[in-house]
Amino acid sequence: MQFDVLTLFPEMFSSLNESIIGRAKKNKQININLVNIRDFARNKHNKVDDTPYGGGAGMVMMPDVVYRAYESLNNKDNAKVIYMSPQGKTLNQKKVVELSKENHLIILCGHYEGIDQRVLDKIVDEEISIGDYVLTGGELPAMVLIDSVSRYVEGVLSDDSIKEESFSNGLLEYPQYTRPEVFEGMKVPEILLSGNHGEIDKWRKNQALEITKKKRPDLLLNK
Ligand code: 4GS
Repeated sequence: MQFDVLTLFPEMFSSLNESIIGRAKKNKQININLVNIRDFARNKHNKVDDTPYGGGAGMVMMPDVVYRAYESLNNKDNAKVIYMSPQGKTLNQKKVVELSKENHLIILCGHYEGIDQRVLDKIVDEEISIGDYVLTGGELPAMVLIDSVSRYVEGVLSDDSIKEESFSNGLLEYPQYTRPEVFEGMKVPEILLSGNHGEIDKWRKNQALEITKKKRPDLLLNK
């Protein structure tokens, strides 16, 4: 899977070199191409934003600079262009799975008050939000998108992890335990030490259901 990211702050994405996503990059299961929008400023001060027409606070990213950054990308024909924005549909696991079937995503990150509407109208296929709150930029949302989508790319996770996880069955996860058998006087549930995999499976399914009822009953209503 190819991710191209258009951003003013490419250094923020260094966290994607760690852990599972870092390994997926090393194994070439995903490729993340970071493009610094500032490299496409043409004026002598490398200006990428300007004051809003009509007045108001803050700065707006200039359409021509963003457009040149976009135009610099290769093989755009089969790519989907996503703009991270609170105006988009809120990301959920269904959307994540859907996006993981794409081969090429181009993710545009706004900063400051946003991006001139004209370049958004020209290049964006879909707006996606990661939740109803306001951030300083689209970089963290872009990382959330890359992380969640990459987990579904062939070979990034084991098939077992995908099957067992929360949300793939619409429920929250059952509780997990590891050694020691007794921690601060609290014992691991006896069933997990029984070696009876059929009973363990039943117990876990029931726990997942009860936890979902208690903590996120809304998830059950949407099923
Ligand atoms: C989000 C969000 C966001 C909005 C970017 C104000 C800078 C900021 N993007 N999901 N301008 N929530 N973007 O808050 O995607």
